Amino acid sequence: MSAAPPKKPAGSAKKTSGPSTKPAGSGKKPPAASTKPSMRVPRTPPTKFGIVAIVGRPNAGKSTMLNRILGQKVSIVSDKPQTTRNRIVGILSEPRGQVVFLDTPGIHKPLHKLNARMMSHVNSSFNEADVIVTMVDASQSFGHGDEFVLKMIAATKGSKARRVAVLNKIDLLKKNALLPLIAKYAEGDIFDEIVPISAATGEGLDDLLGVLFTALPAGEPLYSKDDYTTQPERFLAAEIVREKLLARTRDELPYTTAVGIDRWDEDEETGLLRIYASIYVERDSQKKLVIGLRGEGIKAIGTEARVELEAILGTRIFLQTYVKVHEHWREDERFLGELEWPFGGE
Ligand SMILES: Nc1nc2c(ncn2[C@@H]2O[C@H](COP(=O)(O)OP(=O)(O)O)[C@@H](O)[C@H]2O)c(=O)[nH]1
Ligand SMILES: [Mg+2]
Repeated sequence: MSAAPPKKPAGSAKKTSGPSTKPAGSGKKPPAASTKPSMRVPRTPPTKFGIVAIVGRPNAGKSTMLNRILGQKVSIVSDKPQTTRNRIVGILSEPRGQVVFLDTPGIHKPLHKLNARMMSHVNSSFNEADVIVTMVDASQSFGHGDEFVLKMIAATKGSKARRVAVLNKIDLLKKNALLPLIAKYAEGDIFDEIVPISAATGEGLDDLLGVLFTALPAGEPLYSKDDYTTQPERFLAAEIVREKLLARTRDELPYTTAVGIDRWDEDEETGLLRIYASIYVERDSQKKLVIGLRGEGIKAIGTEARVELEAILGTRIFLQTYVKVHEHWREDERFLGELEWPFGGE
């Protein structure tokens, strides 16, 4: 993986220097001197390149869909809202072209500085996108939150971006429940396309990719075809620890915990990667909850995260986790910045 957060791409992502990965056959000249001008000359369609922002309410399945499309885990998933706090970049390279997906935090009312930052990631993604995918949990009835999202999307109508509504979780739906929802999203002419999918089973994803590639502008790939994210490994490691933590916490705890990486040591001789991570909570009582009885909670989180990271990074890992109290971390801009770009002091 290359090493750049989406916020600071200059000089950091493994970008190819221009159009180096032309697909086979592109740039072919049409057959010379046809005597029949009416005959259609077969051409390879131009490759596509562009940015697809995935937005929507918390828990709609945005991150699940991105991981499924890429066949790689780039964005953590949980059944708690506000799991994704950052803008996560996922890159899909195909003979048809290259799509840079931006996975974003769920659209919600910002109550803390943390949440304001989260919403700023959503808004900046709107501005960059060639296509805005609005993801909807079709298994939930349409409510105020959905209305709010629709208004936000409608407000982008003046921009160049194409708008696609994706109705997710159709695996949970009765067949006849889908049509009224499609009709609802067809109202007001906000969306260019409406695509039902299940990110969990993969149903409808081929159709969605067809729609996206059609909507994207022609262009050459910007990233090497082996790159599937611009996230630094260090950030991914913190996220995987947080995912395991989220799976074991409930009530207010998921919102009040954060994970930072303190040290990252690669031992070239033994091939062992040593990662020292801190789990931040807001109060002492929460610290006890995370650590669990006789340390069982923190131990399980550490083991699960290590096993998954070893598989993703393909190396042996020693992972040490500490639980620390940082009372108002959600309001601490400097700390929030360090969580997003975990290289301070190096
Ligand atoms: N049944 C079902 N569950 C899904 C589907 N997509 C996502 N989920 C679940 O919905 C929850 C939220 O998913 P996540 O990707 O974190 O949503 P996000 O907040 O929009 O990124 C998780 O528990 C997922 O496993 C789907 O197509 N079907
Ligand atoms: Mg998410």
